[in-house]
Amino acid sequence: MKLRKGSHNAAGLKFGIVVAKFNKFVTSKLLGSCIEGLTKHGVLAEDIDVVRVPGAFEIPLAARTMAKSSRFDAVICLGAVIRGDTPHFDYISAEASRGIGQAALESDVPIIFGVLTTDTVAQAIERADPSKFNRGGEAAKSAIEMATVIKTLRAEADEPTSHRSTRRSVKSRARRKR
Ligand code: INI
Repeated sequence: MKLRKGSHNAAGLKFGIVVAKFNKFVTSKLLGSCIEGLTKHGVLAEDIDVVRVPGAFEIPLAARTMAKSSRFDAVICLGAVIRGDTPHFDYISAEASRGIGQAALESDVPIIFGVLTTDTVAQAIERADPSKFNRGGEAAKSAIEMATVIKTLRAEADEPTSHRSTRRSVKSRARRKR
């Protein structure tokens, strides 16, 4: 069995962040802890680009555009859709999650879903709080993990087949000798 995992060493990697302005009292907290999470793992401030969009509904297009630019190892989406009294909730949260997933598959770049969808304002505040759920910091960690594991998988896919089979045969010869 061969196990591949992402690492948490992000030195040299580049990240894009798309953050919604709607419910800024929550999304600014998500942004702060996301940036802190990235820099804590070795990402330089100059390797982080932040784009602000009006609301969660607009996140997918901006994320897809950033991902397709070939400038980032991963893109992180941050937003807060709060049910409250708005009938918008279901439309916006569904479109944000569907669009973000689609953007990742279309661009072939990891795109992280750091959009809170909560019933109440209090729940959103709690999830954004770095001393509680810290969803911004978690989004940063997921982005690093995905960027590094996808790099590993791509490097393996790019290896010439002959090289791969040589490696395997060297290993199996060594195993047979034992
Ligand atoms: N945008 C959010 O990010 N969160 C919300 O809770 C929200 N609500 O409740 O309406 C919201 N609406 C704005 C939406 O994302 C778009 O910006 C707007 O509809 C313009 O397209």
